[in-house]
Amino acid sequence: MATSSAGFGVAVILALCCVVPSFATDYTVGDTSGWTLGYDYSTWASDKTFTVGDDLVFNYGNTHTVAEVSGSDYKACSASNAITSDSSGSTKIPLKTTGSHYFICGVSSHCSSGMKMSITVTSASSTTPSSSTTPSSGTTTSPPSSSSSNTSSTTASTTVPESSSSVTVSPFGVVFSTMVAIFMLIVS
Ligand SMILES: [Cu+2]
Repeated sequence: MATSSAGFGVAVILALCCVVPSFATDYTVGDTSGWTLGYDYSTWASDKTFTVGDDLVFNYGNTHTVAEVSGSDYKACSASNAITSDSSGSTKIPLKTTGSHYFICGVSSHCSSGMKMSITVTSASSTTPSSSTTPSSGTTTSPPSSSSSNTSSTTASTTVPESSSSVTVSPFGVVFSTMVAIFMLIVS
């Protein structure tokens, strides 16, 4: 009984993990090269789709900075009016708005040497992270047998994305789970 209930819990957790979409992606700028001189960031960004909620992660040494600037400042390589600026060596910038975002290095001539990147952020497509962790109330009750646990977990995963605030539990399921709980009490 203990093993089956533990297995049921794992199944529920796995089902919930599959249901929750991965709507936030961390993009490490330049991948393993990081934020540095001699890297083509337009090529790096060209095959990626950035959506609101994603993060840009800049990793760089202490000879660089990260500054988000306007489009005109991007063209002029000017960081004097930067929207945000950081020189901590590891900068995580959440992409909160759609449209073009411009990043340059504010150190001397690094921007004009190619240490600049412009990206276009699109709106997140149909990923409404409505708190879909409600079916935990139904799963904390005593689990039925392993055969019916599979069906219950699959039905829970299919109902969650439809913004269903309450998981419908059939009267039979309540009676059955109650009987199982009583049975487990008697056994233990
Ligand atoms: Cu630099």
